[in-house]
Amino acid sequence: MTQAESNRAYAPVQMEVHGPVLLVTINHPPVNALGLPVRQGLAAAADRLEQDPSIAAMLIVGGGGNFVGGADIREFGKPRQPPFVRDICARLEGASKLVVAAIQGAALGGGLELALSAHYRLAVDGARLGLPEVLLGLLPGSGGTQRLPRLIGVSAALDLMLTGRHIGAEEALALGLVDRIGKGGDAAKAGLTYVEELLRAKTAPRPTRSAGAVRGDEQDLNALAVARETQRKRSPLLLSPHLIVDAVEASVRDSFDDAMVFEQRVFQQCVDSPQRAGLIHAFFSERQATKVPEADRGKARPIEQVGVVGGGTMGAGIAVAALNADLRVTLLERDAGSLARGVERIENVYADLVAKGRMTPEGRDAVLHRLTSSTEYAALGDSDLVIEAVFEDMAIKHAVFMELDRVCKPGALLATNTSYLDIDEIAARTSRPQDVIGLHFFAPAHVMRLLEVVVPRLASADAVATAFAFARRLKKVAVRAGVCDGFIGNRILSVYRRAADYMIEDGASPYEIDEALRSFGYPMGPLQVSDLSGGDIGWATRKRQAATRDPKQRYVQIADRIAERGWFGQKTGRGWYLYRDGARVGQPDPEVLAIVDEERKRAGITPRPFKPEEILRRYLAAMINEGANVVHEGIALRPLDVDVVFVHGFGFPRFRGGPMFYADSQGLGSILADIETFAKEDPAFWRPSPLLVELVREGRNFASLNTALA
Ligand code: T1G
Repeated sequence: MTQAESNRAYAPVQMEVHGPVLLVTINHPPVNALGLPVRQGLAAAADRLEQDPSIAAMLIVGGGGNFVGGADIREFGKPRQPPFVRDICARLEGASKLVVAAIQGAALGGGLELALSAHYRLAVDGARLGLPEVLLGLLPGSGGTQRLPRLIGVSAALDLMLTGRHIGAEEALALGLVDRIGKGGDAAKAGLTYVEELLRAKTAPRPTRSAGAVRGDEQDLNALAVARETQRKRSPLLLSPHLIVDAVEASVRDSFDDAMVFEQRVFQQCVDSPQRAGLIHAFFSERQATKVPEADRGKARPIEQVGVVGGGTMGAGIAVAALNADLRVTLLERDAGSLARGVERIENVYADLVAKGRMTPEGRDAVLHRLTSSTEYAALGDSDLVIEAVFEDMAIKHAVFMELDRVCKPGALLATNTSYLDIDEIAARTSRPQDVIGLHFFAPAHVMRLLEVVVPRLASADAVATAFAFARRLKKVAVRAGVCDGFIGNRILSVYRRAADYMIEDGASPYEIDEALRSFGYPMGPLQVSDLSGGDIGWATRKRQAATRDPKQRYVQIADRIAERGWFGQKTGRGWYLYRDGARVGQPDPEVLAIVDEERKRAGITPRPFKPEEILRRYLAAMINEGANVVHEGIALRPLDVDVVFVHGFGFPRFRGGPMFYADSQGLGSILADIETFAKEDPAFWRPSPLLVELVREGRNFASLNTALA
């Protein structure tokens, strides 16, 4: 290949002449993001369009299966360099010659804004169009807030920008977002045919800025009012949704040019906000966490047949998650009665979907056709992967793994869903420890995306790679964890729950604790969560840990007093809160406050007031400090893995990026200072993590440890 061919081969934007049409292909893997080289290439193509008299039209397409996945979000937080997407869009829209976009795959964010600046748009089947900037704490900052309403109307534009949802070619055509659906799947081929048709018809350029779908009438104003009220209720703490409504309001109120100035101003507010930084960190972190080392990527074993041992809530949920991934599933239970109940749990999930119209009866039957069940272990003989989700008792787990060891084919992955038992010990009792792994699902297992892949000492690299590939097949967010009590999530949870219990015994009302965490962005406070998941579960854990609990460790008994009364939360009508008539939202319970007072007296504590700010500092400092310990001990690979666990499994507000990202944003020095202050009152609990101390001493932060896997 000559240098010229080599340069052209790797040019992110390639130009080819097809008669009077300049075909512009964006080739910038992995998703044709609009990084600087692509913007420079598009500017050169706009120059060519303007200056070459032999060119009558431009067709823009994306290579590699996508149109354009958006701006290059790695550039945010760094100095931005021209040419900017918004200026390229203005040039193309204002061109005196026809500009057409042909979309296949993703046309998202700046990618769709680029297509909006074309005069006509074609999409092929499988195209995904959307303005998902709101999910990154941003808003369409290249004219999308002005061109989209003018093209499809205020209400439809608000829906797409505020939900960030992707739409397909058919819906885009119905909305007027695209003009034609191309057949055959090849956007360039269909696009060239379309452009030639437009040229033959002597079609004039059609600037989207002049489209007339914004009417400024009662309907538009009402759509804006409804959107504003909805976002006030749904996203009180977020910035970009409200600014999106403001920008669309400007499309009704101002001229296009004035509104574009307004859009740029509110876009910059979003770019500068910590919420954009947190949400983009969350976006990249969940992709980093779910990767295995490059060298192991090809080692995953094929998985088509999955065995699930145990048809309880977790086992049934895991079976549904696997069925939903088009896998064949065999459910095993110890006897016919338990098996029938397990199968019924699975069938009920699909019956519910059918009842809600989210699944057809035929779809349900097709899924259940892939489910078999048995009380005989031999039925698992051809399973590629078996997951046990039986009672959390080591003797029972050993018995199950002994049977699996006996019947499963060589190379089958043997997984346990245990929440805290020692998986090294489980593995050691089999003849194939290299094939034993932990797959810790979170209830409900077919809904929660987080999956901790717990890696025992003897697990092979291909067993780990297989586990991650399985997680990806189930559309889970997998995070690698080491073996310890509680792995990453529950281990850290147990520590910051103790911090909350200490504050309650020292004077904070349980309801003040929950309110403080909701004001931070949690959908629910920890005591509401306890009532939702069931206070009996935490009670059982505390009783299990009692035998090995350090007697010097401060232990608060308030939760035990509540559980001893059978007040387990929503399922019993009361827990920390009162749930009258089956209400989902509980009310503060004076009897709980009386128990708190009794326990304070028993402990000889004179209660003191806690401000919400102090509640948050203590709660988050405990979470962050234990997160640092988990990274320091290698239970989590990196701080970003802790962030992903807490955003996806424990309700941590996504816009804050995760506990470790949030700690960096506050400054690790201030976190450490808090812990050292709290340690003066309780040195046994508040022990600064060696990693936190080291990072502060070296002037580094958690982000400096977030290296990509080799
Ligand atoms: N910028 C930089 N990298 C990106 C990226 C982007 N926009 N989108 C994806 N990547 C990386 C990703 O990190 C991963 O990297 C690889 O590409 C494959 O991604 C100006 C301001 C397009 C639907 O919000 O939704 O435009 O891990 O695993 O499942 O107004 O990526 O391989 O190293 O997700 O096939 C708006 C975000 C940006 C779309 C493809 N755009 N991306 O899904 O692959 S802001 C978005 C996605 C903006 C304008 C505003 C998805 C996808 P690595 P992937 P996928």
